[in-house]
Parts: sequence; structure tokens; C-alpha cells
Amino acid sequence: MATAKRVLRCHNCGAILQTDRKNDSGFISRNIVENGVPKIPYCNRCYDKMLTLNAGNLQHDTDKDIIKILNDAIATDALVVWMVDLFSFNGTLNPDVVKKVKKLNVVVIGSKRDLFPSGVTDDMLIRYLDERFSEVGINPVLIRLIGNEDKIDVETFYKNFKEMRKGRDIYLIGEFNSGKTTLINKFLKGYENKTKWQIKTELYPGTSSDVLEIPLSNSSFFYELPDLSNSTSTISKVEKEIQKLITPKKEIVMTRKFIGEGSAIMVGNLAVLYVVKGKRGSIRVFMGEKAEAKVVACDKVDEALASDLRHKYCRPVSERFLSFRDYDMFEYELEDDDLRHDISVEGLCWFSTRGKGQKFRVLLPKGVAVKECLSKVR
Ligand SMILES: Nc1nc2c(ncn2[C@@H]2O[C@H](COP(=O)(O)OP(=O)(O)OP(=O)(O)O)[C@@H](O)[C@H]2O)c(=O)[nH]1
Ligand SMILES: [Mg+2]
Repeated sequence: MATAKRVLRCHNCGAILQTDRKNDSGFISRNIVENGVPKIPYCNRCYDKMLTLNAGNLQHDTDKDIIKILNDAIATDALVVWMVDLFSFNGTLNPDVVKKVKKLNVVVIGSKRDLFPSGVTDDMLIRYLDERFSEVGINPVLIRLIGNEDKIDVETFYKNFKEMRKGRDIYLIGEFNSGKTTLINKFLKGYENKTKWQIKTELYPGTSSDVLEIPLSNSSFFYELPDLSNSTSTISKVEKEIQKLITPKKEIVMTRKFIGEGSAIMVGNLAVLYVVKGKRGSIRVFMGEKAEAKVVACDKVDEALASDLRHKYCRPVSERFLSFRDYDMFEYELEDDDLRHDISVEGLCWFSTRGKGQKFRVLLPKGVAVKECLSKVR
């Protein structure tokens, strides 16, 4: 009598899995099979494609006008003020812009301070910003935080910036929605124009971009530049309605999940954190008040992401991601250092846990930046 054997296929390309011919379709390493075929198996080729590693490979759109304007900032040794939204920011900084402003004095302002729970101190957030900028070679001369209720005292502003700008121009940069206009409006409330120039928005010479010019003296200006591209943020990948759901309006929500190997946390269909290796432990998820995080068995994630079922799982659900080809996957192995680490998805959420040598995978829409580093809140 013949014996029946189940034929395993790659979950992505459908090729029959085999361990002998490396260059043929369906090849899966023998050691993977020997350790027990994964419940949802992928051939090596498909698996490697999913593991597009690290932010360096991401597409950062750089506006040529901004680079042109920054070249002028360099030529005049100006001061750069770089605004980042403390919720969205995960250390992903546009490398072209970094390369330019590295040569200048940079002040970093973290906006939306008010969205953080009361236990979160300024020191924690300042240290986080300092670490993220230092890591790309920018050593900020000053880091400040600002929230909705904070006012800007123009006298103090002039005093604080006097030394750093040495009578020269200030260039304000930041991504879409980072709070630049809010900052400028606060500044203008106490501003008195004692110069011979007018405040105006003008086409910057040699570009097709409008730049707001506020005269600081007869020979120096405060410029607000157009938005830096946020092409690696979840915000830029989802529909307008979904943008509203993931952007916090109230205090950032922190939920705790106790999970271990074989379980995953889904934030709508926009991020999945799989625990591939590691004992049961606490994982904190920080996100906007309208997003939801749910625990699902790792082998049920694909089902939960399937179009007919996902609305049953959790919010927010974007209709733009229909199959796993629309996602990237990253893998992180934490050190066993007992320190608090974040795996942060730009513009959406961050997962925080103590390093105990766990292995995680993160699934997220193609092109969205994810980063692992010591925690924002620790
Ligand atoms: N909670 C909170 N919200 C803020 C803060 N600063 C800005 N916002 C909000 O964030 C959104 C964007 O702020 P803007 O000042 O328009 O940011 P921008 O960088 O000028 O953005 P665009 O010009 O639209 O690219 C607005 O809804 C603001 O109300 C803040 O400190 N706290
Ligand atoms: Mg603006």
C-alpha cells in the first residue's frame, strides 16, 4: 500500500518546499526543517525578501528645494532648529538632511510634550532625543520640549539663541505635522518688529518653495522651511481617515500585554509584533487613543490580516494593505541586558519591553521605518 506524505508549500509563492537544490524554487534550509517546520513556512527566497533589513534601505524622499535652502544655511553658518513630533519620532532622520545640517549648530525641539502621561519626565524625553540625534552624528547645542500649553517668551528666546546664532539666520525645519506653524504662531504672539523688513512668505530664490521670513534684525531672519518628507512614516502610507485614528489627540495610551513565544500583538492591520523566541513577559504598547492592540496567536495573524476577517480584529484597518506582499518584515534579537528597549514604528506606536534575549519579528506596511533602541520612557 502506498504511504501518503503531506507536501509542504511556501506560504508566499506556493512552491513545493525542498531542501536539496539551493538555486531552485521552494528551497528551504535543512536546519529550519530539522528544527520543526514552521506552521506557516516560507521558502528562503520569500523569507529573505520579507526581511528587508533596516532603515538604511528605506526610501527617504528628499525635496531638492530644501537641500538648496540648507546649502545657503551652511554658506552663512546659520542655526538650524529641527522640530520633531515626540510621539511619531523614532530616530528615523532623513540622511540627506542630516548630512547637510551636521555641519551647523542644531537646536532640537520635541513637540507635543503634553501628550505624554505625567510619569514621563522631561529628562527621559530629552535623553531619548539626544541619543537619536547623536547616533546620526548631530550633537544638538540645545534640546527643548514644548507642549500645547507652553508659551514662548520672545525675550528669553532672543537671549537663549543669541550665543548660538551669533547674529546669523535661523532655519526651522521639521516634517509635516511636527508643530512648526504652532511654534511660529506662539513666537509671533510676543514678537515686535523693530527692523526695516516686513514679515512675509516668499518664494525662496532659485526654488519653487514658499518660505516664511521673520526678520530678527536688519541683517538676520528666522525662516520656516517647507515640510521635510515623512515618506517613512505610517502617516504617509494610510488613508486620511486612518491618519486621524492613529494620531493622538489626547494623552498617549499605554496598554500592557503578557505574552511569550508563539503570540503576537496586532495594532490594527498596521503593525504586528511576533514573539519568535522568549518567555512570557510584559510588553507595553504606546499608541494614540483611537488605536487598538490585540493579542493573537502567531499562526493566526495571516488569517486576522485577511481582508474578510480583519475588521473583526482591531482598529485601525487600512484598505491599502491586502496581502503580505504589502508588508515588510524585520527581525530583532534583544540583548539579555534587562534594560528597557523600544521597537518603534514611525508615526504609529512603540512596543517596549526589558531585554531578555528575546527574538521578535515586526510586520509593517512597506516603506515604514521601524527602529529598535533604548526606550523613550525608561
Ligand atoms: N497636543 C499637541 N498638539 C500639537 C502641538 N503642536 C502642534 N500640535 C498639533 O499638531 C498638528 C500640526 O501642527 P502644525 O503646527 O500645523 O505643524 P506643522 O509642522 O506646521 O505642520 P504642516 O504645516 O501641516 O506640515 C496640529 O493639529 C496642531 O494643533 C503640541 O505641542 N501639542
Ligand atoms: Mg505648517
